Amino acid sequence: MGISDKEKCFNPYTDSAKVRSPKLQAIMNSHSAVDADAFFDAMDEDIDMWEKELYSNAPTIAAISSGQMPAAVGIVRISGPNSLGIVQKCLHKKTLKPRMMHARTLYHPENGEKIDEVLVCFFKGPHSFTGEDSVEIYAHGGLTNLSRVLDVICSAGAQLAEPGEFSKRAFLNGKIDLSQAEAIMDVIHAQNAQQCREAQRQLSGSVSKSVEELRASVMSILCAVEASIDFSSEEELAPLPVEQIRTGGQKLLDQMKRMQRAHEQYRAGGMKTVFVGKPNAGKSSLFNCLLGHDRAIVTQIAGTTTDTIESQVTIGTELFTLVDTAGVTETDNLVEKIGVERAREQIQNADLILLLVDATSLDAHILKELHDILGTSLQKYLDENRILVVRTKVDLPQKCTIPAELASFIEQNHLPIFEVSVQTRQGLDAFENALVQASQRLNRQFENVTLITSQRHIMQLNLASQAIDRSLSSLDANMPAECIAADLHEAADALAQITGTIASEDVINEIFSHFCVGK
Ligand SMILES: Nc1nc2c(ncn2[C@@H]2O[C@H](COP(=O)(O)OP(=O)(O)OP(=O)(O)O)[C@@H](O)[C@H]2O)c(=O)[nH]1
Ligand SMILES: [Mg+2]
Repeated sequence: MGISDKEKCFNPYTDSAKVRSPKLQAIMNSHSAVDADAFFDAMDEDIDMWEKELYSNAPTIAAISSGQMPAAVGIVRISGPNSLGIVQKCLHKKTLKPRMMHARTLYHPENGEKIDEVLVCFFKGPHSFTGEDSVEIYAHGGLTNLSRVLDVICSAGAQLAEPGEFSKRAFLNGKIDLSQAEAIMDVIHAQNAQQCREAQRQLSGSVSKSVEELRASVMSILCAVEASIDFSSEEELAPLPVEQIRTGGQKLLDQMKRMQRAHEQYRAGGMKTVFVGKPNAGKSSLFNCLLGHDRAIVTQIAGTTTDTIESQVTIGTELFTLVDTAGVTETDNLVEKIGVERAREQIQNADLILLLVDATSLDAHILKELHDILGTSLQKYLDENRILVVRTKVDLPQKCTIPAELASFIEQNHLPIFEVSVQTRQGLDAFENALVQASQRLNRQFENVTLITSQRHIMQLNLASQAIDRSLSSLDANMPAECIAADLHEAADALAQITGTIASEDVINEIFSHFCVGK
């Protein structure tokens, strides 16, 4: 793993052996024993001095931070140690009190040309977005005018900012962590209110907080494991904190699993609801009926639907992704076979399963198919009330009684059963209510779960949970404590990558390169 920009910037000893603090220099020169507190004080002073030096050497950057479309007002943002001086060069009335809006006329610093009537606000570091001295100029909007303002500021000594450079400085100066920086982009690019709400939550630190809590739990188990390594001698191994590793690890896995599931559901766009049943059971008809339009083809020919069809719909307050399938059946038709395979995959990843049974048929074979597809997970689906039985076509006169095998399965597992007809709309309101309630009930498990929306974050969370899983397997296999510690280290590092506590230079550059200029 490479050293992060943050570490490089904040660790004066990686690129220079120069000591700045006279106190630290004196300690280093004396060859006698030193009091630990005095040593750390001197280190702190040295780092402070180094940081000041770093900030005063950073170039001052500027960019148009508002959009470039014609608009009443546009913003040019300036950040860096010379921000104030640079802007003052372009003003006749130079006084700018921090955090106060000043109406000013902006002039070209060299030829004195009047550029625009503007408002100017100075933010004294560290009380600014970037943590550095910053100035924002609110000028008349539009690309041409804002470009002139920016040109003037650059003539006075600022450099054009790189994409995302303001946010990168905010991150490097410890104003925001990496997940918060990423949330800024998500807020800007949100395409609907939910995405925007989640991005705002992440921006306010919800992801950072949860991830830091997970990491703290990993670290406490890791410390206990490392203590047992430290206390072991060649002759005698210190006992491992087995119970702490097992219960702590399992608790972490459970928490992460909930976060993973919440993420999956968010990406899926609501409760993934899969239609299961024999061909001709009425799946596509009910699917269309819930959507409110004819999305899937319906015919009386068994095997009409050969592929999976997904569509989102809001029922009541809840968002669903409905998945119509080819159903489950044994077939020699190659196209249908692939369709059935796809249906099986969808069923295995469903949040809710709608088990459709044709009221005019006595066939209970679907039960065996469901057992085959879900295997041991079937019980979990039953326990969590994720299966709803729907008897379709109840308007038809040739209704049969429910086949005995299916009836006893329904009874044993207390499955809710709905009698519906898309022809007469009989039972549809009650069925839709049940869907809404099921979604609300299942969503309750995510109530206190922090929603992770970023693909990068979830990948790191997955790596962390795999590493914890491995540490538990190592424990069960009586592997040496060092192996368990290595896995836990990996988990902690994966989590730290989310907030950027440790993050490789490549990752940081990659993230900020996707930002727009001015952000
Ligand atoms: N009378 C009546 N007919 C229905 C009802 N639901 C579906 N049907 C009919 O049943 C036949 C099959 O319906 P589909 O919705 O295509 O069934 P499917 O399960 O999607 O079938 P495949 O795609 O072949 O697997 C069609 O002729 C529908 O019109 C209903 O509630 N009442
Ligand atoms: Mg169909």
